[in-house]
Amino acid sequence: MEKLEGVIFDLDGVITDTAEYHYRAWKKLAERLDIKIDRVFNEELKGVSRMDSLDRILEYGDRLADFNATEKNEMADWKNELYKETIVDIKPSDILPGMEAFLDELKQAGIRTAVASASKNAEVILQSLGIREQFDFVVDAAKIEKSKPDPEIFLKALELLDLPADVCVGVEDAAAGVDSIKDAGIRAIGIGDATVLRRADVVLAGTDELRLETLKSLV
Ligand code: B16
Ligand code: MG
Repeated sequence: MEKLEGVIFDLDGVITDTAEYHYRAWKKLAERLDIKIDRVFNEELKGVSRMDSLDRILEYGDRLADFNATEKNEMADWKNELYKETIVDIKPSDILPGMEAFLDELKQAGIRTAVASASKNAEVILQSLGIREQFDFVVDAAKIEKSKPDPEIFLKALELLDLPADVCVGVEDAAAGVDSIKDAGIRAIGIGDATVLRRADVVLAGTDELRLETLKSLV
């Protein structure tokens, strides 16, 4: 039996919930383009990179062919500025239930940790939450070329942790993220709905259900 040596966490939906802020900013951009999006559609944007999210919105509104790359970059920047204005107030109390205690437990057990997030704002968010130093490494979208569901981001985290896949566990709330973990050869814990997170080895309803024993049983 292998020993658990590393845990790699997604950020949005696992450590804190920024999905609502992403949603509000995308909704404002969509309104400018006469595209109506709702929270049900927003589920499809979770874990998806900024530019891919924009493409999905344009496709949904049947406007994908209306804009060139420069215009799309401007729109993504506009959304990001709006998003950044809303996340300035993120604070330690915005950490999802049980996560702080769980991170302390991992540290005490000598287990190494990393964050693998599709967000280019990951470092700033972790600083605002006051838990950046809890993680040995942060791999964000700026450090990789292919976004989730490609395994690159979790493979990069393994490389930085200097650990093989079979002694690690990944934690994700999005289907694209679970695919990314599994295709990196890592066991996956899904947080959320088991019908959505089909490829996860274990699915928990919330972060407060994370237990060291559950992770240990997977490796
Ligand atoms: P940004 P995660 C993802 O974070 C979000 O779930 C997704 O909605 C967002 O579009 C993506 O980050 C990019 O974020 O625009 O801040 O670079 O779940 O991978 O931590
Ligand atoms: Mg996520």
